[in-house]
Amino acid sequence: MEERYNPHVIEEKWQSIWEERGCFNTEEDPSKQKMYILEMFPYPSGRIHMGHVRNYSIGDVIARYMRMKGYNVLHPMGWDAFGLPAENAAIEHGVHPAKWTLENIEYMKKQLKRLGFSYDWRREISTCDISYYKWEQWLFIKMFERGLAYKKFSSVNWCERCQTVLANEQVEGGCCWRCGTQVVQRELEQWFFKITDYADELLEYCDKLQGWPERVLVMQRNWIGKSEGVEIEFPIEKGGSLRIFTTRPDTVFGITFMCIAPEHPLVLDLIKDSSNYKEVLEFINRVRRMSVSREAILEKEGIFTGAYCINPFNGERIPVFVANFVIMEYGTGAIMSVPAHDQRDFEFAKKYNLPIRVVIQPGESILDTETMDKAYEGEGIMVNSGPFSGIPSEEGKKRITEYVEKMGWGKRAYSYKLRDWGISRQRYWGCPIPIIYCERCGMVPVPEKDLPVVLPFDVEIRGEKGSPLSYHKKFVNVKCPNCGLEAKRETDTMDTFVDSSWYFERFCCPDHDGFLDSKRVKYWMPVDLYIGGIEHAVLHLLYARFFTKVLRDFGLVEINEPFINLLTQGMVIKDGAKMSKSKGNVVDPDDMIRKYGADTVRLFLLFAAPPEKDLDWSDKGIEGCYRFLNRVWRVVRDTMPLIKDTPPYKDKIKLEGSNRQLRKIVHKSLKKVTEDIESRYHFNTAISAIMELVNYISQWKPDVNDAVGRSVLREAIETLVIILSPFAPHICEEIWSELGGKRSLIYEKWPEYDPEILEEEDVLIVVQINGRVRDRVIVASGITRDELLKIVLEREKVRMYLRGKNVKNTIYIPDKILNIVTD
Ligand code: ANZ
Ligand code: ZN
Repeated sequence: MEERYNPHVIEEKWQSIWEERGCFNTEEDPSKQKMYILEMFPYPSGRIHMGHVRNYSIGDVIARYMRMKGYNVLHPMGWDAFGLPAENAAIEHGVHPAKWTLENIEYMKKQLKRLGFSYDWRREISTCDISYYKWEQWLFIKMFERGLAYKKFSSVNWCERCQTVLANEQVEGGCCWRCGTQVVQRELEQWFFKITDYADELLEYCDKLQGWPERVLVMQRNWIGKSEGVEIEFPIEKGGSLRIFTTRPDTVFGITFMCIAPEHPLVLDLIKDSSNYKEVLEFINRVRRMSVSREAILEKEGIFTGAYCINPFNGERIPVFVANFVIMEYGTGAIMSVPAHDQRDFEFAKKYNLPIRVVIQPGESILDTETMDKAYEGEGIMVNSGPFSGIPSEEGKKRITEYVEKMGWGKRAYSYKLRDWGISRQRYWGCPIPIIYCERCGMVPVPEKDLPVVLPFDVEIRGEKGSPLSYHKKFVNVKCPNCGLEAKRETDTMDTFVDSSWYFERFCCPDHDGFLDSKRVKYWMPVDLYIGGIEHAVLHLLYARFFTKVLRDFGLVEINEPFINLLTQGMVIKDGAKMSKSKGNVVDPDDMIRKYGADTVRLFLLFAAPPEKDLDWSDKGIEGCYRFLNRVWRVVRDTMPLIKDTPPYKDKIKLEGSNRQLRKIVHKSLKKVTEDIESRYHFNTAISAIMELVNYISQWKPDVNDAVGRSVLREAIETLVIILSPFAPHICEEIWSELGGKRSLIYEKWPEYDPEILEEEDVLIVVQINGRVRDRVIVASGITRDELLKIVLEREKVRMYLRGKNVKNTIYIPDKILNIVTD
C-alpha cells in the first residue's frame, strides 16, 4: 500500500475501471427488485456548480447503497438541453445554440465523470436530440387529437427583452424570471395544455404522496387553489342574467354593487344603452393593455356600466361595474361585491363612494360602517340578513347555498387558481410544434411518418421580433399533408418544461424507436427517489405529474404518479448568501477537486448538513474532510501488516475484552450508518459515526500474536471501507483491492449488523482497593482493563481511597471485579 493517500491517481484509476467494465450499466432483471434513483437533470449552462455536485452526491450515495443492498438500480443522467440561454449566447457571441449546448454538455459530462457518480451513461438523454424530441412531437399530436393541446387567444405575459411569452410561473414579482425585465401584457394566439382537466386528480393525489415533503405538497395544493363556493344567477334589470362565483354566500345581504371583468362577454350588452358608452370602452381597452398582470394590480379601478342587477334575496337594485381587479379566467369572471367583508370591494367602494353594509358581526366588537377602515373578512354572526339574521356565518354559508339551490338561482361550485399551461414560445432553440396551417384544411398535425419536424440548423438569430423560425422560408413553407396545397408551418416551439415532463420515462428506454417501450417502462417506473431543488416544487413537479396522468389515460404507462419519494435538497450558501455568479461567491468544484480530489468534495457536501437543509460552505470543513480521508488511509496502512492475510472474524469464536469491545463498536456504527441512510437520508450523522469508528480503530492497540484480535480488526477495516464507500467510493475501492478484494467494491453486499452483540447488557463491576469493596461502576460488557482503569481512577470515591498511594498492580476479572493493589 502506498505511503501517502494520493486521491488523483486513485480516482482516475477507478473511474476508468468502472467505465471499462460498465459497472453501472443496468438492464431490466425481473428476478431482482428494481430501484430507480433520479436526480433532476441539469441545464447545460456551461459548468457544474456546487449545487449540482451536492444534488448528485446525495443521489449517488443512495444509488450505491441500494446496489449493495441487492437492488437492481437505475441511475441515469441527461441534459435539459433546450432553452433560452443557448439562444442568448447566440445573440451575444454569435455561436450557434446547438454548438454552444453540445460543447457545454461535453464539458459538464467530463466534470460529472471526474466526480465518480455511478451513472449508466449509455442511457444519457439530451432533450435537443432529434431522437428525443421526435417523440415529444408525437405526444403533442396525440394531445392535440384529444383536445388536450389547443389554441386560444389570450392575454399573455410578454418579456420585451427575451421577446417571448412567459408562463405565469415564470413571472416573479412582475418581472421575467430569467432576465428580470418588467413583464407586459399582450394578446396572442397561443398553444395550451389542458392541465385544468386534471386539477381535481392532481389535488386529490397530494394526499397520497406520502414520500413527499409536506411543504411541497402545500405549495402544490395552493397552486391548484381549489375554492368551494356557489354560483348565483343575478337577474339583470333590462333582461338576462349575470352569473357570479362567491366563496361567501353568507354575505349576500351585504351586496352593494357587482363587478365584471373587462373581457366579460356580457360587457358590450350591458353598456349598450349607457350614456357613457365611449368612456367605458376606453376604460376597458386601457385595462386590457395594461403593463402588469391582472393578479398584481394594486390600485383598484372601475367604471359604471349603466346597468343594474336585482338581488333576489331582498329585491334591491345593484349597480354593475367593470373593474380591473376581476379576472376573466377565475370563477365566472363576475363577482358580487360586499365591501364590508371583502378588502378589494372595500377599497373600491371607498374610491367610488358606494354604500357599505355590515352583514357579519364578529361578536366581541360591533362593526360600524362609519368607523371601519378596512373590511372585516372573518367569521361571525349574520346581521341585516332578513330571515338568516342571527345565524353563525359558517352555518349561514351552508343554509344560503341550500336556499340558492332550492330556489333554482344557482348551484354549489368550485373554482381553481390553476390555469391551463401555455406552452408556446416564440423561440428557436426548442422543440418545434408539429402543426401545419392550411387555408383549406385548417390546423393539420404533421403525419407520424413525417416526424420529426427537425429544427433547421441554418437560422439567423437576431434576438428581436418573434421567432427566428418564422424567417426561415424553407421551414415555414410546406405542402398541406392533407390536400397538398401550399401551407405554413407553426413556428412556435414548446416550453422547455414540456421536455422535462417525461424524460424520466424515456430514461427507461432511451434507445426505443417509438414513444416508450411499455415493458421496460413498466419495470422501472415509478421513480423510487427523485432528488432536486425546492425551486421546482410547483412548476416542473406539477407538470411531470400531469404528463404522467395523461400518458396513463392514453394507455402508455400504468402508473398514476411518477415519483414515489421526493427529496428536496437545500441550497449551498457561502458568506450568508446563496452561492451564485451574481453574488461573486462561487466556489468552483473543479478547483476543489484539483486541490483535494472528488472523494473529499463529495464527503464534505454530504457531511456539512443533512440534505434538506442549506449547507454553509466552509474551507475549514472541506479541509477537515480531506484530513479525515488521509487518516483513514493511514489507519488502514498501519494495520495492513496485521490483517493482510487474516480472514475477517467469524462469529463462532467467543470474544472477550477489547476484541469484543471493538466488534461491538463496529456493529454499532454499521447499524447507525444503515439506519441513517435508509430511513432519513441523514448522511451527516452517518459520516460522523464513521469518523468515530476510525478514531476508535486508530487507538485500538492490537496484539500481534492474537489471531482472533487480528480477525476482529480485519472485520472492522472491511466494514469501515464498505460503509464509507457510498460517500467516498474511490478511496474505498483502492483500499478494498489492497485488502485483496478481487471484484469492485460495488458488487459487495452491504453487511448486516449482528444484533446479538449490540444487545449485550452493561455490566456492574465491583471495584476493590487492596481487596476491600470501595465502589461500583456500570460499564459496557467486554471493557478492557485499561479502559476500565481510566474510568475508575477518575471516580471521586476511588480517588479518596487512593490519596497518597501508588497503584502497584491491578487484578481484573473481566466484567466482574477490579482489584487495585497499592504499595
Ligand atoms: C363575495 C364575497 C364577499 C367574496 C366577501 C369574498 C368575501 P378565493 O377564496 O380566492 O377563491 N372572486 C370571484 N371571482 C373572481 C374573479 N374572477 N376575479 C376576482 N375576484 C373574484 O376567492 C373567491 C372570492 O374572490 C369570491 O368570493 C369573490 O369575492 C372573489 F365578504 O364573493 B367573494
Ligand atoms: Zn390542406
